Amino acid sequence: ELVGEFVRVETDPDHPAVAVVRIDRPKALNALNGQVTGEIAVAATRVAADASVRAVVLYGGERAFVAGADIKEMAELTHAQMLEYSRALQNALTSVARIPKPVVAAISGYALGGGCELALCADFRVAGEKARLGQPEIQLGVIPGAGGTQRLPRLVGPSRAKEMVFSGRHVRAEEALRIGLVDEVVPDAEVYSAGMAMAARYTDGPAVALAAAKEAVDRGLETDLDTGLEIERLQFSGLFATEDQKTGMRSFIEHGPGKATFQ
Ligand code: CO8
Repeated sequence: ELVGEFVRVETDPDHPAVAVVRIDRPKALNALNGQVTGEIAVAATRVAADASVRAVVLYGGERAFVAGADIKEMAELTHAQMLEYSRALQNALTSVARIPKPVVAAISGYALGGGCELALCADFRVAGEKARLGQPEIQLGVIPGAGGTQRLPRLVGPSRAKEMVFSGRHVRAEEALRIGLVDEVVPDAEVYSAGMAMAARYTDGPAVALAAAKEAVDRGLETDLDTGLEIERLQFSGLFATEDQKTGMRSFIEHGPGKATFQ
């Protein structure tokens, strides 16, 4: 299904409940211009709203996941224009981060700048052996502008994030795995299928509870412990208004653990 010229929402016949958000602008290594950014936002809203979609894979193709924001488009913008441009990019990436379903970034090739920042908006990252991740903005005389100074330190810790942002160097897949920037490294040819497999683990789970779990973790990370625990308590209690809770607990009592079939 076409979202626009550069982004599609695809369905894999083997995993019909997983939506693939495919970014396809190969001539610029999938660089995020205003149009790609807009299409990503539309795709995120669409997969978020579609109840038949239970998990999502972000994929950019073999050579590049996304090589960053489009430098050629940005280069001559004024301060006032950049205030709006950067807001649009941040909003698009935030709509990916808020998809209330498990989201996996399947990274083959380059995930740099805005591409690394897009990958940070997924719940999990699987990378090919030759993948390169990084925040090279400092080499352009700027800093990350779509979450790299915020989501990256939350994931890998402040000193590792600062080292990546200050140096702008490319991080190889093995190191990314070691520092928790990615969760799995696979041969390059298997990136797409590994991302699919990771996402497909959750398609039979209770959708409302999965959304509640994601929101409790993500909101909780942004607040103090007491507020986070309160978010958790309200989410937990809220699930007692769902069929999934009834199905899950009844199934345990009647058949034992792990046997429930959720809608
Ligand atoms: N923007 C625009 N065009 C790009 C980009 C990009 N980020 N990356 C690659 N391209 C283009 C190249 O210009 C080239 O185009 P052409 O064929 O017309 O010359 C084509 O894609 C292929 O690229 P290369 O020939 O350079 O391919 P190589 O294999 O030699 O190198 C690299 C691949 C290492 C990925 C290299 O292209 C590169 O370093 N790209 C730029 C990486 C980068 O600096 N990314 C960060 C951009 S800044 C950013 O993301 C800020 C995000 C936050 C912004 C918030 C406000 C908007």
